[in-house]
Amino acid sequence: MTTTSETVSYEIVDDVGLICLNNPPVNACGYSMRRGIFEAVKALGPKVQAIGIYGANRAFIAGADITEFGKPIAEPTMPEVCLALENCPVPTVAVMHGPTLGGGLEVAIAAQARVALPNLLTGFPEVTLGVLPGSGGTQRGPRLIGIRATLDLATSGRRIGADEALSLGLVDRIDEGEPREVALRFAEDAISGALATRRTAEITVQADRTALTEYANRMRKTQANLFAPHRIVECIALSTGDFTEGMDRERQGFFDCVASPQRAGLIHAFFAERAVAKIPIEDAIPRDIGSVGIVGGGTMGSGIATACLLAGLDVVLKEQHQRACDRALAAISKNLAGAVKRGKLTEDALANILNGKFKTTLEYADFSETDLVIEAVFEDLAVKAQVLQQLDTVVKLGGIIATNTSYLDVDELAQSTSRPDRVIGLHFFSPAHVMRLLEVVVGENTAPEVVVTGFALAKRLKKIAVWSGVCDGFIGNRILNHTRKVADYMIMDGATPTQVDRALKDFGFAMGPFSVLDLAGLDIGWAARKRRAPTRPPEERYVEIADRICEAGWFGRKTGRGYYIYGDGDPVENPDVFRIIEEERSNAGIAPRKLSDEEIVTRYLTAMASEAARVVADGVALRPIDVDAVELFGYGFPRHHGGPLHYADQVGIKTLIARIEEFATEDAYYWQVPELLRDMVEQDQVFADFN
Ligand code: T1G
Repeated sequence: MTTTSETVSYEIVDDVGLICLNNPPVNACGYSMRRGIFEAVKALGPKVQAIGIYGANRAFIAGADITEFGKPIAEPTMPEVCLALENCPVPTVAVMHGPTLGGGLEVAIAAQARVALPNLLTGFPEVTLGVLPGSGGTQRGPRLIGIRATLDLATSGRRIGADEALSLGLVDRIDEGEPREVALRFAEDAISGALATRRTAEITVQADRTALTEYANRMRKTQANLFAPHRIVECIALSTGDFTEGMDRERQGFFDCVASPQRAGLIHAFFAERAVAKIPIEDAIPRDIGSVGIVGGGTMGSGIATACLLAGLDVVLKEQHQRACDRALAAISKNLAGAVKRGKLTEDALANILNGKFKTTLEYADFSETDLVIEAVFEDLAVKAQVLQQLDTVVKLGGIIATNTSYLDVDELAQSTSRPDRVIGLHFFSPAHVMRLLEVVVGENTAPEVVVTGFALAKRLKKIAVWSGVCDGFIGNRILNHTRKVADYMIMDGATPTQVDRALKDFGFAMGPFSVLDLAGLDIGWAARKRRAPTRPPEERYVEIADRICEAGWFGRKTGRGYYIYGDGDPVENPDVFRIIEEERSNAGIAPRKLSDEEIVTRYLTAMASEAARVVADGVALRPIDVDAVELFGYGFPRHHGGPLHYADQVGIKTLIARIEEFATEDAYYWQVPELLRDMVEQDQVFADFN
């Protein structure tokens, strides 16, 4: 083999040149690979009759190396590499296997023919990273599969398998074998003519104004907040024209996207999902979990049971009486039927689950063989402690006892058992079989093996596990408790719930805070406020609006009214809430003033970032990126803004401090500047420095 870079080598077998790409784990294509491919094609062209290019490891090319984005790009650029493959004097054949995404697909469609292995996963996911296919995807894609199919793949970012790729015309063949062997075989076929080869750029694109107009309108309607989707449609529209001009315009579009803060936010979100799996435990081995016990078959217990069953685990669920067991079974069956409808589960698998992998019980004794038991009972310390004590008497030696509490003291709960080292918090988010976030709450006595087992279970459930220390509300609910207060302050000062919700939705949140509270149930926050009342700082500004809404029995969606009234159509404002707001303003002697949407968003995000900074400073979160992950994957923080602490870096720490001080005049207690922020300014640091 001859190496042309640290990640690329080639060999000559008879009349065939074989280029091997080797950059584990997923063959991300950075400078080394670009240079290696470029040099290998140049070296082989004059010496052979055909070239096969393939990937070692589990991918052809997973895409451009996204850690290089925003940095100067050393030549050869990816477009130059693609042109070298396309214009090679001899046929070039790409073997696509495993993740062949973004730039990986662009390299493949620049080759003169493509062969897919059955495990191919391909597509243009660039839009999910805030960029566009910048190495010919918007120009070569339409030449191979047409404008409409390219619009679909490039604006959705969806991934497709080998069969769909073949039917679209993205690949020429599907075959089996080791990538090198397949590359050799089909390069020989290219020489013999058994495999037709052609230069993609020479193919004429069929115009499709209907598709272009349809997608342009759809992006304006559904992606108004984002930058890249619209540029993608514009670039694809150019594919009917001159290829070189189209490539130039695409490249400019790519650079415009890279320069956008949305690209920084989306890539931060990509890495956040992966960073949180890196926890400070080296030598513990996760315990094998084959069966899970659940105490409580309410919304959370049924959701957790559904998530475990979908992951192939055996589940035993305990309730207090048979009617409750039957209700839990009905809820789980409904959840699983939804999974069948979404194609996530087959009918046979559903039957197998309900006929063997799931059972209910009225007896704690039935947990004697389960590896891990999760309590999901009423959110009350005494009730949960009593359940843990019962579990302590039946769960086998080495078994794990988990609590699904959403803000109670896990250490106190652990102390109610004889084995606090086997107790951990697994805070699921409702609906538990859908929401990806799982806060793994690590108590002061929780054993390392129990922690890594919690993370391994999360991975099995396809959840994003984030390590949290013990405090009131852990990471997400602690921050929510703070931002909810600020939202209350703003409606006392003159805004309406609708205005606050709309302003934050326009910023990119899936839902505004008052809509979220109505969805979750206003009684939950009410109980928490009553619990915290004895320790609430006397100087804290307290707003009674939410309490008065609850005193009227309005708990949100579950009672048909809360901040809004819920009927058949869209939710409508609750006039009684306006009356309560006016009365509370009058009681507080407040003359309402107009708040701009900008002020609403700034106050809300400043509150979120300042409490997130405290969460990091208190050591409740391992790193700032863990807090961003919690907000991104559990609380609807807009991905293109990357999370509250990424947002703080974008705004600037000094600006964040100035904004906190600006608001301190009105709500003194909650607007103290976290010392961490002042230290960071002194050391000229940003939150990214700690990730
Ligand atoms: N660049 C750099 N590192 C990457 C990477 C990439 N493209 N893809 C993955 N990694 C790292 C990842 O951070 C992790 O690191 C390790 O590889 C394993 O990944 C020019 C501009 C390929 C489906 O969007 O979707 O091409 O945590 O844990 O679950 O027009 O990674 O081990 O240190 O995710 O098996 C387009 C992104 C880029 C694909 C594998 N490509 N990657 O999933 O493993 S833009 C993508 C993925 C582009 C062109 C444009 C997934 C995967 P660490 P993993 P996995």
